[in-house]
Amino acid sequence: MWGLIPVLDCSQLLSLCPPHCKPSSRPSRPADPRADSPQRAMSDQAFVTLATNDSYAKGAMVLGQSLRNHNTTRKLVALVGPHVTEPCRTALHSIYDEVCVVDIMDSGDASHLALMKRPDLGVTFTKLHCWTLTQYSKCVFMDADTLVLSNIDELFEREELSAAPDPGWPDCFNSGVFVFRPSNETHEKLLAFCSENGSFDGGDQGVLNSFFNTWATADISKHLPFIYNLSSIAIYSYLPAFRQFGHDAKVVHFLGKTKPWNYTYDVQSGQVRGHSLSPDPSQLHPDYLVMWWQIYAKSVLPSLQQAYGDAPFSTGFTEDKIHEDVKGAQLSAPPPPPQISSEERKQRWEAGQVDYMGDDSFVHIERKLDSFLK
Ligand SMILES: [Mn+2]
Repeated sequence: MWGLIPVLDCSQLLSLCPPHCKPSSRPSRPADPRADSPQRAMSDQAFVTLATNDSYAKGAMVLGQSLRNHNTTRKLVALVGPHVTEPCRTALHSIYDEVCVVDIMDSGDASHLALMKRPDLGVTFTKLHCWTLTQYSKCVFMDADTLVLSNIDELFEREELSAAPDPGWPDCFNSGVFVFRPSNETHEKLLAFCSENGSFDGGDQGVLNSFFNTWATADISKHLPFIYNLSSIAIYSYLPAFRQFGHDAKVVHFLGKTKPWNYTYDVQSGQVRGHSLSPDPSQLHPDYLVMWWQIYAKSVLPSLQQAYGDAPFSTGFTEDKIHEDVKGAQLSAPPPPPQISSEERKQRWEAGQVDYMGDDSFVHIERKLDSFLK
């Protein structure tokens, strides 16, 4: 989805230097308890994700863990940008089979040239790099802001390019989840296409939809059911459908500016809190957000703690916030949330800035909907 992955500026791009897509520097793993499992069978197929910074790396960890929890038989590959720090790469290694550092500055002439022509599309080029994973015959790309709710290995029965409709423009596919076949030839064509035509939305989704431009009309088998990429925004825009079909969802996609890792989590109560400082205890928290945090707290945090050792890092738990507040100054009553007009709220909604924990929370919308249906 466009605009969701932070875009590198030129100076950041120029600072990229490690060689492209190589296993990140880390001594070989100790005996892997997963190594001999029969689940290793499909070793030439992989789920692939991308993390451009440490926040998205946390998302990738939760995604990878959710795939493991549902017993995927495929390999897991994380592409990481050069800005992902060493402890996060180490933690990714504990979940993923491969952690590849992607550096478009040093990844062959074609990529380099493409980047020089279109520096604005740096992150897009990084994502397109997944086509160079030619050690695999088929892959499923999943954004780091997705979460798997059940086994989805059947996606490997689909062909390139299979994807689910985008909720904003259903004749376009959403590039948060797609099936593809790694191929250097396709990669080069994509790069050439990208540097010539740019992206109509500024991101990879625009490029991919222009390149695979027969998706909407040519072959229905390439349309993944929406349950493989259920965007959190769609839940609110068609609530009756969500009530009817939501329980079948297999992948949830946290579209929008606020990502699960932007919230805080209260381990004691098991509640997710908005980053506005005034959590309303009467609000129902969306289940998927809680599921994300449960996986994070149970399986990801221990790896991060091990990787960071004594070095401090943000766990995302509410205790951190309290410590910060105490350190900063005296604890004072949190300011009331700013009141916004319904017009302003509509604009924010349309820009993907949904206040899931506040005005746009499930209970509020459900109440509204019920008042219409009565
Ligand atoms: Mn996304």
